[in-house]
Amino acid sequence: MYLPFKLFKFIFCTLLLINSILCYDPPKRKFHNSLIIDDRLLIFSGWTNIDDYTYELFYLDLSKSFDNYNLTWTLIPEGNLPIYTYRSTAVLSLDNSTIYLYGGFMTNKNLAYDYSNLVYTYDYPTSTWSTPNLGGDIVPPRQNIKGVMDNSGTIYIFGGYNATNLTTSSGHLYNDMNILKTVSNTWKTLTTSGNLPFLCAEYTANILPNGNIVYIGGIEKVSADANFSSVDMNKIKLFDTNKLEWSQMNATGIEIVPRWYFSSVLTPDGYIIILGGRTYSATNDDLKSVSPKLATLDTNKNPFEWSIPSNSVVNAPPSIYGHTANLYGDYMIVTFGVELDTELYTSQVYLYNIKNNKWVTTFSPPDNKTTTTTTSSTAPSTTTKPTITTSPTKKSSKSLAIGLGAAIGVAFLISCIFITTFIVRRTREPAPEIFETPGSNQ
Ligand SMILES: *[C@@H]1O[C@H](CO)[C@@H](O)[C@H](O)[C@H]1NC(C)=O
Ligand SMILES: *[C@@H]1O[C@H](CO)[C@@H](O)[C@H](O)[C@H]1NC(C)=O
Ligand SMILES: *[C@@H]1O[C@H](CO)[C@@H](O)[C@H](O)[C@H]1NC(C)=O
Ligand SMILES: *[C@@H]1O[C@H](CO)[C@@H](O)[C@H](O)[C@H]1NC(C)=O
Ligand SMILES: *[C@@H]1O[C@H](CO)[C@@H](O)[C@H](O)[C@H]1NC(C)=O
Ligand SMILES: *[C@@H]1O[C@H](CO)[C@@H](O)[C@H](O)[C@H]1NC(C)=O
Ligand SMILES: CC(=O)N[C@H]1CO[C@H](CO)[C@@H](O)[C@@H]1O
Repeated sequence: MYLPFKLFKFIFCTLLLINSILCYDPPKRKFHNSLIIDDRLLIFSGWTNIDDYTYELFYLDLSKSFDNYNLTWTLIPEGNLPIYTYRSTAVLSLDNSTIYLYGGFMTNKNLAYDYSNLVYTYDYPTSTWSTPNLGGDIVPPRQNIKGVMDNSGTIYIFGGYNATNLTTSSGHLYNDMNILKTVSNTWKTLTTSGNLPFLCAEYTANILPNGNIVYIGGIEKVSADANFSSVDMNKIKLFDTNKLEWSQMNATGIEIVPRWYFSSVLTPDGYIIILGGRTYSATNDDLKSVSPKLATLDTNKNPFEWSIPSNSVVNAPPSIYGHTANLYGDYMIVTFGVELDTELYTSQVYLYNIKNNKWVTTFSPPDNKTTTTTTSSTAPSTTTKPTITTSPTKKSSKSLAIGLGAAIGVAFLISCIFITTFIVRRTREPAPEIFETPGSNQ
């Protein structure tokens, strides 16, 4: 049933000479990755709401204004992923040219679990994925992790989950710290000092300018025979990347319900904004939405302090989990995930203005990015776009000029590919949802 729809839409778009790439309608998803390179919010991987495994890389153009109810997604056809993965982490290199995709439940194109390569890199200028040769320590596969990069190009990956039985997805939590030095392409399992945290996954991670990584929330296992439990949101884990030392901070402020599958962004003025996630009620193990949905942690204070911005409740989106959030200019941009109350996947984008702490429906690019000015009074580096542009957008504006004949030709070709894909389509196993009941001990 979805075949005729897609086919119809495709032919419709092509015949109207609207570029098929611009007409792209991405599958909804959760547990995906998102990163911003060169005015583009790139989305890839994740567990989709359709039966197919999907490999697309696509983006939202942040160089133009848009309304959140009327979005144009653009596919980067040559950027198709070599692997299907969800619950993975993706980190951008310091020069904004390379994506490091690590971990998750990884399935190869023969639809078999495949952990032969734990890291895939995407070179943005050439739109190519590759598997880097990594030396150093042997690092195991992990799921439900969040990597961050320090200013020397080292990626830090804390703990996470390792499914040892891929049929049942049962496995173990970890609390080790594995680093990938992207300068030398070497892994290392760090020997850390200080107050080692419990085994943990599903947390959020943000690195502060002073080199401390702030880990919030998630699930943990407090002793060998304990069940999974949710992490107290006031118990902030700090990892000092300079001293390789763990510490714990007791945050103050309003009470934040524990959660996992939530998002976090760090603002330039030192606030970590968290959004959504899910939790469970201790009385009956029912999974439920979190309160408050949005909160900020002021990392300028010592200890850190939680609060709810007063304007943030008006026009707030429904409770969501499995989404991602990225900061761009004045906006926190929230993409995909699942609405908790309906359990429906969403492709709605939500926009939160971090300057006035309001949910808004319109995105505007940062002023000085779009205006070309000859005066020297403009703010310095923020005005320069990274030089590493490849430009499907430019290509696509050219392709608006292709003739009807060419368009029908392309339509025919892609329809053939599409139908072939449909025929060889196979169904997936259901997404393991083991972490949604921290009471269970898998
Ligand atoms: C959506 O955007 C397109 C192009 O950007 C525009 O032509 C159309 O009118 C918009 N629709 C709505 C409902 O605003
Ligand atoms: C990478 O992109 C960010 C904004 O997304 C920018 O602030 C930074 O200067 C860029 N770095 C380089 C080396 O281009
Ligand atoms: C993690 O899981 C994989 C199978 O997915 C297994 O081969 C590996 O040994 C596990 N590692 C650890 C440390 O448990
Ligand atoms: C995984 O779990 C299933 C179901 O409990 C069991 O039948 C199977 O033997 C397990 N596989 C391994 C490798 O332990
Ligand atoms: C773990 O959860 C199970 C099932 O809810 C319960 O029976 C058991 O007592 C729990 N174990 C601990 C150590 O809390
Ligand atoms: C944080 O609170 C715990 C009690 O919940 C206490 O044992 C610990 O010493 C406190 N840590 C700090 C750094 O204040
Ligand atoms: C958003 C932003 O940075 N706007 C600045 C653009 O540049 C002018 C001066 O050229 C500033 O006054 C704006 O604040």
